[in-house]
Formats: sequence, C-alpha cells, structure tokens
Amino acid sequence: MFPHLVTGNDREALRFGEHTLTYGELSLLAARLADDLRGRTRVAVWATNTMDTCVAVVGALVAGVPVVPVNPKVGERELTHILTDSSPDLLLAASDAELPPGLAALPRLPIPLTPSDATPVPSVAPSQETPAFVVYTSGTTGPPKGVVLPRRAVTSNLDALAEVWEWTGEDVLVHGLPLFHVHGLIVGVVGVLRRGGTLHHLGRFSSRAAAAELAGEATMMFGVPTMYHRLALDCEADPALARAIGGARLLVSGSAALPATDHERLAATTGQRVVERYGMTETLMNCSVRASGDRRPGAVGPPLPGVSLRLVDDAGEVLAAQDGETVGEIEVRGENLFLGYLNRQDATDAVLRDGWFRTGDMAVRDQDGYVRIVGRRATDLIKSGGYKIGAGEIENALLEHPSVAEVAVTGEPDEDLGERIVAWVVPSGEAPDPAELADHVARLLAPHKRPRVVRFMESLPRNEMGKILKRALNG
Ligand code: MLC
Ligand code: AMP
Repeated sequence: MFPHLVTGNDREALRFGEHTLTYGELSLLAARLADDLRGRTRVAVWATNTMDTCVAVVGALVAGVPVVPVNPKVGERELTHILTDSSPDLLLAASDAELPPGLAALPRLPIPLTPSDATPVPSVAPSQETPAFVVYTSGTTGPPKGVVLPRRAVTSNLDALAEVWEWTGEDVLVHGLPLFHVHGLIVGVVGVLRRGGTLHHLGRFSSRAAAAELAGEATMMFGVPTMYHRLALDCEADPALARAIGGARLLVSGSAALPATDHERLAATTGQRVVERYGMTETLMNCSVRASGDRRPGAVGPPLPGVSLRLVDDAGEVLAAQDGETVGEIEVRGENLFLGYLNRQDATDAVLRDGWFRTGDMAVRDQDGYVRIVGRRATDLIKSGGYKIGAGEIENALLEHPSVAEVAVTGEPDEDLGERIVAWVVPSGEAPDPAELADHVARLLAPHKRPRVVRFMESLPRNEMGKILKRALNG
C-alpha cells in the first residue's frame, strides 16, 4: 500500500502545524506500532485531526489490521453502537486526548510519535482482500452501518485518481477535512502517502489558511462544497486571497454537489475551475473530471479507470441514452467496491444487484460520457456540509426527549451547507428551547447531526395510512 514507506526517505510526508514527519520517520513509527498490533482483529482510532491519527492508521495498515475511525465528537449513543457493532480489540488515541466514559473499558495503546530504532516497514503486504477500514455511514433508518473496505478497493481507487488528476509524489496537498471519513482520511491521507507526496493538514479549514498554503508549497486542495462556498465569498472580498488560490495546480471538490454558482464565482475571481469528483463510502470514488479535462460546472466527469457505471430505471432496466436528459439511478461495479456492511448481510444484499452497487443517486449522462448528478432516491438522506445524515436516526434521538411527542426531520436547501437539518416537532406540552433539542442530538449522536432549525407544529401532515407526508412539510 505504501511503497515509499518501505524505502523510506527524507521527503516530508505529513505536516500538522509545527509537527512534521518525513517518510523515513513515519516508516519507523508505523513499523513500531505495527509490531504491537499484528494479529489483532480490528482497532478503533480516535480520529482527531492530528499526526497521531495518521501514525495510528498507517501503523494498523502496515500490520494488516482493519481500522475503525471514530469521530472524536461522537455522541454517547452512536459511540456505543460503533463499539458494539465493530468490537475492536483496542483503541489508538493521542496521549492527550480526552476520551468519553464510553471508551473506558477498551484497552488503549499509546501511539508512538518519536522515531527510534526499529525494523522499518516490511515489504510483504497482507492479501488485497483483507479489510483495511470499517467506516460508519448513515442510512435512511436505524443506526449507521459499518462499511468494510478491502485493501484492493483503496489501492486501485487511489491509483485511478492519481492517473486522472496527474497526482504524483511532487504534489503537496492541503486540506482541512475530518479524518474519520473516506474523503479526508482515505483520499486525503492514504492517497498522499501512496504517491510519496506531502500532506499539509490545516487542523480545521479556513480560507486564509488554505490560501497561505497554496501561495507556498501546496499544489492541490481537497474540500467539500461548503468549504468552496466560503472560499468563493472570501475571494470576492479579498483579491490577494483570490490570487493565492489561483496559484493552485488543482482544486478538487467532492462529497456533495458543488453548486454551479460557486464554481463560476471561484473561476471569476481566481481563474481556477474546480475539478469535481463523485464518491461514496461504499464505493470510494466513482467519477471525476480529469485534470486535463473539460471542467464544466455541475458535472462530475466520466467514470474512473476500472469503474463501470450504468444508469437504470425504476424497473432495473439499463438506460443506454447519453442525451443529458434521461434520468436513472447510478449503479457501479469494479475493484473499488466494498466487501459489505459489517454484521448486516440483509443491508448488503439490498444494495447489490448482480455485482452492481445501487448508489441511490440519480443522474443523467452527457454525450461525452460526463455524469451529472440530479438528485437522490431517498428523501430521508440529508447531505449537510458534506456529511451524510439519516433523517431516521435524528427522529429516533429526538423522540427520546421528554418534550417531543412527534417529530419529522427533513433537509432544506442551504447556501452554505447544501442542506440544513430541519426538525418539525409536535411538543408533548410546552415547546422546549430549540437549542436544547439541538444539544440533545449532538450529545447522543454527533454535533453535525444536530437540527439547525426547529419548527413547532400542532400536528404533522399524514396520509390515510398514518404515514408522515414529508414532501408536504418542505413544500
Ligand atoms: C455547535 N457545536 C456543537 C453544538 N453546536 N457541539 C456540541 N453541541 C452543540 N449543540 C460545535 C461543533 O462541534 C463544532 O466544533 C462547531 O460547533 C461548529 O460546528 P459545525 O456547525 O458543524 O461546523 P461548520 O462550520 O458548519 O462545519 C462546516 C464544515 C464541516 C464544512 C467545516 O461540515 C465539515 O468539516 N465537513 C466535512 C464533511 C466530510 O468530510 N464529509 C466526507 C464524507 S465521505 P468545532 O470544535 O469543530 O468548532 C463522502 C464520500 C465522498 O461523502 O464522496 O467524499
Ligand atoms: P457518504 O455516504 O457520506 O459517503 O456520501 C456519499 C454520497 O455523497 C453519494 O451517494 C452522493 O449522494 C453524495 N456525493 C458525493 N460526491 C458528490 C458530488 N460530487 N456531487 C453530488 N453528490 C455527491
């Protein structure tokens, strides 16, 4: 997975603020950790935006032990679910991390951060079908599901991205993405290390910090559309910032649709057209505009090398049209696919059809094969700030609050977040403070799942069968 760790060299691999590691140093640290991990079934990583997380993940991958990245802001209910479902042998967390009580029972191993003599990373790798990651992702109902990603999905996908983005060891990537999802962790950390390039992680995203990096050594940036929206606003207000961003070789957006307006605004101020790519936890990246391709707004480009993509109608019939109009659900097949949902054969069977993965995303194809995503099959999935969030899990959490009698959760268009989470609440007595309901969800699930708007109702619109009519709420 990491040829440059086997050889080791003095090139900077990772930088978090003042903290840097070369390939040679990272190789020694990863090998030392791997020695302690070999033979374990699975390890949880407390995935803060720090060097510790990267060393932990690389060490586990070197040892061939699957990593379960955990959002360090995870709420108590979600944490219990992840631990019960994935049953990790131990936890890897930074020595100064403040851990919630839910982790007290899990043995903890320190992450080595000071290079010392050790046997460097061995060149023999585990089998390509060995799981590399178990990443939790929301569905429409119930708690998040653990997506089991084999090593072959990771390596084949990263190599396909390198080809289309002309991504090499010379590149310095900057991003401020969280390290518990595939975007920031797999594409944004493992991707860099596989190429032998450098990652400068911002800790947290800001336009100013990103611009400073791109005015310096950084050549590429990854971000979700919310980050590019903020960047578009900031570049309009500050020409120096726009010039710095304009110096990038490649700006890549993904995890949600980049509005055409933000694409054009950034192009106007920076001269840069953002390259859009389309992915999913279960499939890693499926499509991307090539670095040398036509970077047109609203399009995620053709399928990546090695990824087969088709559009199907409601009956599962394949749609051959490439007319920019015929809408179908995207199905994909290839080495990029996951192995299944952990402990959820039923859910795995439901999304696979003859080896094709049903994404739930609706799209059209242009004559030249470019895919344009036009919507999503499930109204109960919300994409906010690039995070996928199931309406059902938020409804279940809110129903546990004593002041909530009935609730429906929807997504509403939001300029900054793409969609914002709205809770429609029938109170059981006096209406509670909306902030209290937001805190309740943040505490049980995660802060990014909290409702941004709470609307109180006397009753929810329902059909004759008693089912809540969510479309009537948003209409
Ligand atoms: C606010 N906060 C609370 C709170 N209200 N904490 C507890 N309780 C409450 N009631 C805290 C938050 O924890 C956070 O802390 C801070 O306030 C602001 O939170 P936020 O409102 O969520 O931040 P925001 O600025 O809106 O975030 C925007 C964002 C973020 C773009 C930076 O949404 C983000 O990082 N998105 C990336 C998502 C991503 O990586 N998706 C990839 C999925 S993979 P603090 O400490 O942070 O300030 C995928 C596949 C693919 O989709 O194709 O890539
Ligand atoms: P996740 O489950 O968090 O991995 O989210 C995957 C989903 O994000 C996909 O199914 C799409 O709905 C959405 N997505 C990712 N990239 C894009 C994109 N470039 N344009 C539109 N939607 C996207």
